Amino acid sequence: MKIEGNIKDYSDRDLAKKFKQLQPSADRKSTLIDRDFKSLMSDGYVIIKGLLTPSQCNDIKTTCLPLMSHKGRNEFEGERTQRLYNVLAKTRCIDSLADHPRLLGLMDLMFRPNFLLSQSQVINILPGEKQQAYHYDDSFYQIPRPRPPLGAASIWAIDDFTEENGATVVVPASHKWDGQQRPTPDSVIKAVMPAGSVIFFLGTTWHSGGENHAKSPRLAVTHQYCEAFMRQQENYLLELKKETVKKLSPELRALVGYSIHSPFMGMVNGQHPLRLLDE
Ligand SMILES: O=C(O)CCC(=O)C(=O)O
Repeated sequence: MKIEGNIKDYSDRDLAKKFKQLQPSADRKSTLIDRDFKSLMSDGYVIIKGLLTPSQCNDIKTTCLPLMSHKGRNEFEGERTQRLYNVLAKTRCIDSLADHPRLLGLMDLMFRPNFLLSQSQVINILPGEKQQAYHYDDSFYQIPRPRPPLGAASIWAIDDFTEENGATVVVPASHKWDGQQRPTPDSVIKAVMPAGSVIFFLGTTWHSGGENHAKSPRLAVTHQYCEAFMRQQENYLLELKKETVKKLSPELRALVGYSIHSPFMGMVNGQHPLRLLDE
């Protein structure tokens, strides 16, 4: 059978007429992003300080803490850790962290266009919590390592992250490991950073939530992302009502799944999902 044309050209073409693929805004390119990207690729993580003001951190705290009640249901979630799920349905206060241009700019350099938000949580590690088990976040895509990351994660410090209160524990350069290597106590660092900073790491980088042996909790916001062709962890299309999606920025709408990965992934009745919001 003769196949006409080049399938790759076809796959890369934006076939949508009314809703063209969003083009990255100018602030998703800069020498700072290039510098952060170099660290990310060599160490598997990068810490960026001063992205949120104290007043933004305070708003997140006063909005999210009252929404958090139950603790983790197992050791991995943390029996002394509060977790807020389905956050985008409950508040708009962490939207600007999910579509922050400094992080989207990093993902423009590492993922194919149309990458997605995979899940969002607010995590409050309470005093007395043990260290979480080491893991890497895209391990559920069971493709042998070493391999390029299929996901990435941000953990935003809403409280100062200290040696004592459960700063995320990260294993530098572990994104390069094969499937056999495991963290050892001397291979790790703690992401000690002031409130308003973010640690961004690859889906292949080993890490864990830290032990909290301080007297006060450690509040964080996390957003995870994935390549457009991998399944999202959170089912945003079921969680978010159309009225909620209409309140999101164009970038965040695309990130939760109101987007097309060329030529057809994400379609609704053969059309762009954004058409649903017009109905
Ligand atoms: O809270 C943290 O610092 C890390 C949490 C984490 O990695 C997880 O819950 O999977």
